Amino acid sequence: MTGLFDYDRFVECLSGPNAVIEDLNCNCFDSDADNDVGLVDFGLFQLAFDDR
Ligand SMILES: [Ca+2]
Repeated sequence: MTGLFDYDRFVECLSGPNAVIEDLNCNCFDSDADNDVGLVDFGLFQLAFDDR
């Protein structure tokens, strides 16, 4: 389940397209496996979001 706690971490990790992931704990948010945490990853994050 992905909720508000994960959202807070995602925002901290959001770096934009083609930006290098510096915090290894942010790799889990790279859903499209292109080595950044960008808007495509955010779209996939939204699909998984369920704050119940
Ligand atoms: Ca990515």
